[in-house]
Amino acid sequence: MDFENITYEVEDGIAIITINRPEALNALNSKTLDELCSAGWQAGEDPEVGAVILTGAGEKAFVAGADIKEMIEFTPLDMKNFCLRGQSSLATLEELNKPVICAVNGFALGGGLELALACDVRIASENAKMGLPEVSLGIIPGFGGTQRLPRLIGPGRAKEMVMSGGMYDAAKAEAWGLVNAVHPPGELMDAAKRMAKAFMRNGPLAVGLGKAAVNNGMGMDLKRALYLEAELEATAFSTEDRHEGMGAFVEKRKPEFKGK
Ligand code: CO8
Repeated sequence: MDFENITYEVEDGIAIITINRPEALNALNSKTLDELCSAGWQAGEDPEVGAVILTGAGEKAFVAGADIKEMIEFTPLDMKNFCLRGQSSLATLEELNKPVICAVNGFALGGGLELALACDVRIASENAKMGLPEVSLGIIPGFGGTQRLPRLIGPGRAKEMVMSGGMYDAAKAEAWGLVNAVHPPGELMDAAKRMAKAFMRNGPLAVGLGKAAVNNGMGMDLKRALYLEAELEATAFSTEDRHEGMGAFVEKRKPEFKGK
């Protein structure tokens, strides 16, 4: 598929999606959100793809937010639709049956941080700066920031970020659990690829089911969530991959998973 505002390439089974509007610090306009959604589906449906890395073009920004120059003309109803559009694109990546790693290579602000929050894992470059500056524009986060952020780092820290609109450096973001690791800028993509490859050494169906168990269980009470875990375990147990994985352990050899 041809894209205008993102690039999509597959390297060693890893789909690398790069938001590519560096002149606007990769700000998310409607077209970019739609392209992200299509790229997510493309990666999800490609059997050659085992993991996704999402990053931004240039050295300055991952994504500096939703496109303010597009939003400024919106009516309240346009804004609601834009909000729903963004939420749906982010949900496509969140619900993908494959790991999605966000390589935060600079500013991740507003909608940019919200996009990072929809990914499974975030790693950042030392120069990354994260925040939810929406309140400084007189609006609030609308791509899930008020909901995913407190689930990740707790309501106290999330509310500080939402209400201050402040920018937080990579070290603080790591200390708060907003990102899993911080790397020098030149080493960020290699680190993301290493992480993707580590995920891809495992049974791909199991990796997708484990992700689904965490994503779906988080919104349930513990009893129901544990039942969901048992159901998904039964699904994993019905795969050829589990015979291969357990057989390989007993036979002291490396498993060859087929994703079946
Ligand atoms: N939207 C549109 N253009 C942007 C954006 C943006 N979010 N961010 C940067 N740009 C553009 C600038 O306008 C500038 O373009 P031009 O050269 O044509 O003037 C270019 O990118 C470079 O930016 P700067 O010159 O400002 O670069 P600096 O290094 O001086 O500053 C900053 C970098 C600090 C990142 C600064 O650009 C900035 O503050 N950007 C805006 C950050 C922000 O407020 N983001 C939140 C936006 S609101 C949002 O994301 C809401 C999401 C959910 C709402 C959904 C509801 C529907």
